[in-house]
Amino acid sequence: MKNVLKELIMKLKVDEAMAYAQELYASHTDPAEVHEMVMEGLTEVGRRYATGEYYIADLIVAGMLTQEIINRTHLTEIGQTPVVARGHMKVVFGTIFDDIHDIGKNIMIDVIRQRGFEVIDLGIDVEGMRFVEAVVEEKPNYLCISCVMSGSMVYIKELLRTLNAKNLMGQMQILIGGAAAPSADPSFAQYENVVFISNDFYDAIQFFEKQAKKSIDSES
Ligand code: B12
Repeated sequence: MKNVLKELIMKLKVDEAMAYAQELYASHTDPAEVHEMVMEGLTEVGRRYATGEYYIADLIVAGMLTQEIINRTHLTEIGQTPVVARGHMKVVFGTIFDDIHDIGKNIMIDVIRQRGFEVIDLGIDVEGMRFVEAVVEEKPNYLCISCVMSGSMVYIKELLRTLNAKNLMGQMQILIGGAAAPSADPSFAQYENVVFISNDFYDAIQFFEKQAKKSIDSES
């Protein structure tokens, strides 16, 4: 069963993959499992693109399919009702410069908004200075940076350096996610405000669940 959805995605069988995913949800398959199958299929699509077997149009189709299937999981994600944060918690979110991938960012933004956080979405291909301006203007509690292109990691490095030099890290916590996060420079660890570097969707959900719980505890 596990490989069926992966196979349908990697073969870009859109209608069949959608129908099969719907069946899985209807039979109460753990959304985390569905997510894993989708990501495995997608990885194979990416591999086929890298070897020249697939074209850019195939990446587009695979991306749209992923968004469609994973979107359904937010609502019932792990069968739990999301914890909703108390007080006003602000998140500034964007995909770093020279990277136009936004499927992961958009999925994450839905998850965070569902938990009661205000999210300011800066979009894709966001230059470091735009992030800096947003931090100054919005004074967010969390700065979320998405990076899928490994070559764009260097711009996150520059951004962290700038925020630190301008003393703008303050009380904000910084999260770096997206497929390229594991290739983050080890020097990022020197910034104590960088609290999350991962491409794991469920770790990211857990992070915001914990923050929401904390906000409730601190109000009661
Ligand atoms: C779909 C796709 C596209 C679509 C993107 C559509 C869109 N609206 O995003 C299109 C067709 C536009 C595209 C374009 C390109 N792509 Co592309 N693409 C992909 C593909 C197949 C999937 C990426 C994806 O959406 N993943 C799904 C999401 C859900 O995963 P995610 O981003 O990791 O996010 C999850 C978590 O990490 C987390 N998360 C994400 N962000 C954040 C942030 C925070 C703070 C937190 C907490 C969590 C979090 O939440 C998400 C939920 O699970 C990958 C292959 C692959 N399997 O990864 C190639 C891939 C990423 N692309 C690649 C390339 C090369 C390109 C192009 C350069 C191709 C070209 N020649 O033009 C261009 C990019 C141009 C640019 N400057 O950015 C390469 C990148 C190589 C590299 N290592 O850098 C890959 C790996 C394919 C490959 N094997 O060659 N692509």
